[in-house]
Amino acid sequence: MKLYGFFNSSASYRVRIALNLKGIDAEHAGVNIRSGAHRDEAYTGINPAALVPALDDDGFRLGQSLAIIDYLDRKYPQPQLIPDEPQLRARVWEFSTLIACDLHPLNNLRVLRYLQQDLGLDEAQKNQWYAHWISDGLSKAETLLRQHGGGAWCFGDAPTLADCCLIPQLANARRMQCDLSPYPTLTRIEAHALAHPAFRSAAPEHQPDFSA
Ligand SMILES: N[C@@H](CCC(=O)N[C@@H](CS)C(=O)NCC(=O)O)C(=O)O
Repeated sequence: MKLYGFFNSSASYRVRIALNLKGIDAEHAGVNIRSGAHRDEAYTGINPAALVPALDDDGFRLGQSLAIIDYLDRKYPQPQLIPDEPQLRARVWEFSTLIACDLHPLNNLRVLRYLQQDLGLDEAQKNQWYAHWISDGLSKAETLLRQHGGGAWCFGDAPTLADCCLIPQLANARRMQCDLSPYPTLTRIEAHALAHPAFRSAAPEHQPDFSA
């Protein structure tokens, strides 16, 4: 199995966590999104969306981090990351898609570059955009977990897809020096997760293509 990704891509980071939790030793294939390698034909032939990550499981190629984690969860059911119980499952999806569909796309590299290169925003304005959407998304995530979460992880006493989405998003926010003090529930879960080897070794700084 091979995972195409980039060290500080949070969508790749989600899948690395899931692979680690399941004890799957996937080969790492670095795709440098800063230099535009994800738009090269060599990669768009693998993932037509021209985004990382993509999984290659013995010739079965799949993009979209949440689809990849769902696939892994079906194929390697232990530990289970997407619960069966209908209401818990729905909560996990609600939280995960808040991060992955509502928050993350607004702050993606191509969006930030478009703001600067095409619309002429300066660095401070771009950072303001970033911080605005982080604060909007994380405050909703914090409220959701205060209302419906509980336990050491987002939902209970074992990690789920929700934790795979949360931790990379917080890493992005920290990298962009966003204030995380308004989100004590999220940062408590983050501290717990980062003590877990599967989460720690999935972090950007531990990837073979890491560069400062
Ligand atoms: N919905 C996709 C999002 C993937 C995505 O946005 N990946 C980012 C890195 S985290 C990317 O490839 N960005 C390149 C760009 O914006 O040009 C998923 O979950 O896999």
